[in-house]
Amino acid sequence: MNASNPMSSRATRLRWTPARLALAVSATLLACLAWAPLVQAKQADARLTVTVVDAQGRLMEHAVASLHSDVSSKAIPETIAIMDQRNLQFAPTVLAIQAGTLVEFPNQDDVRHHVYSFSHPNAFELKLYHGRTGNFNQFDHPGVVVLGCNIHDGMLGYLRVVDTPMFASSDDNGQLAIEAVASGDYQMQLWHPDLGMRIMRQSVSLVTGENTLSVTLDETGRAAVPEKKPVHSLQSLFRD
Ligand SMILES: [Cu+2]
Repeated sequence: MNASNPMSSRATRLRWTPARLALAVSATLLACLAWAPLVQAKQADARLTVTVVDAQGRLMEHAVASLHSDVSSKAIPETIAIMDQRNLQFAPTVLAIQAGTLVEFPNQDDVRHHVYSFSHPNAFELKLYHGRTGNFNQFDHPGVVVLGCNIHDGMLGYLRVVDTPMFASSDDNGQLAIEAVASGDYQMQLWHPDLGMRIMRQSVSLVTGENTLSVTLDETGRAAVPEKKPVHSLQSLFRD
């Protein structure tokens, strides 16, 4: 009577011997390996291209777009970016970085610069120097960092710090592309120097493949400028 019960006889046949166990584990590992590329492909199946124009329809360079999900993320440790000073200008004018990035500010000019920012909470100051100091400043807080030089009023630069790895800056055709992101819903943040410290936000839904978007900068006042100069260092000018 027991032998005629199909459930009990199957249970008897499926006894786990070491060989069977090894086979099952191998098969599971193989299945995981086979799936891995598919899972990765799924994670980076979308691309976003944004064209940035101002209220007059002009193509805008130096805009930074970033995609944000519920999870914020910092740059992997030791991520480095460079903000040069060349011909009495910051180069690039706008540098977009992920929070946690270490930034070096090499001065390629023959004169000394005194780089500073009062943009809370990313304020910092690099007193008179030229060449490379070997020092890095870490920017941990998302936001806009307005850069000035205590000596040269015409020097104006920006760091745009974002807490996401998905960001890009627009070129002189007003174009930017955020590559290799997962399709889905995001909040897009867009910033440009003409917005001052303000950041535009909008929801975007990315589909697999190419996504294109056109963004018009809000009508604004004037570009953000450094709030003030470090006064004590002006005095040091006369000593050096
Ligand atoms: Cu300077």
